[in-house]
Amino acid sequence: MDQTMNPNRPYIQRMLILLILSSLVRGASLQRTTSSAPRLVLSGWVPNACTLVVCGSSETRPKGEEGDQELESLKTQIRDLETELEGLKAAITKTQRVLLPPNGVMVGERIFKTDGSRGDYDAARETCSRLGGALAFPRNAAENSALQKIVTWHNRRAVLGINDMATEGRFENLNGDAIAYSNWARGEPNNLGNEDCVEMHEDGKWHDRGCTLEWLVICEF
Ligand code: MAN
Ligand code: CA
Repeated sequence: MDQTMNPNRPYIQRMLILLILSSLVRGASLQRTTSSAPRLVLSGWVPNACTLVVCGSSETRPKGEEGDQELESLKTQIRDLETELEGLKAAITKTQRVLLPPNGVMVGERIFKTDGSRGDYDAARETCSRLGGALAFPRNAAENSALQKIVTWHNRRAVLGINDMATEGRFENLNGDAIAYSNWARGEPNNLGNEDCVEMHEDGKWHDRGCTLEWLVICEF
């Protein structure tokens, strides 16, 4: 409805926002007081994310003692939530350390994981996109050693999401950006017999290779 047709709209909007906020707060405390087992409900956790609560104008807030009590209760709830968040972070760290190997490793927010399949460059790319990820490539030394772990655990060289198909000697990632990090083996890339793909060996070093070998497929998510 057009605002010019309903002068109460800003008021109604504010009341709706307050209603939603209060039911959220009530829902959170209810969940906390009734739960007995540890909960691990996590949909789309974003590290370092902040929650911003926008309060209404001062005339909508209760005054005096009542307001102070409400503020204290909110502070307690925030502290409780912070404690809960710390617990969840610790649970995630432990989960990824215990459950991911030998198929996956997490580095920062990125997960490298193999489904155990093998394939050439095209098959590897298809597999990874079917799984909702992309063919993995390391952007720094930490990511390189994460991928190296998977290669070592599976004792099978992997193909990386890097190639120089477009311009010989210019290795780029799947977005077409020139790579900023590399870990070539000595003497590589040497384009021996026209090699446009990149293979990681068990020592973590890279070799350019033809694109039709059978590699371990490792995807990034
Ligand atoms: C081929 C070439 C070399 C590469 C080895 C890796 O011989 O691509 O450049 O180092 O394979 O096994
Ligand atoms: Ca080579």
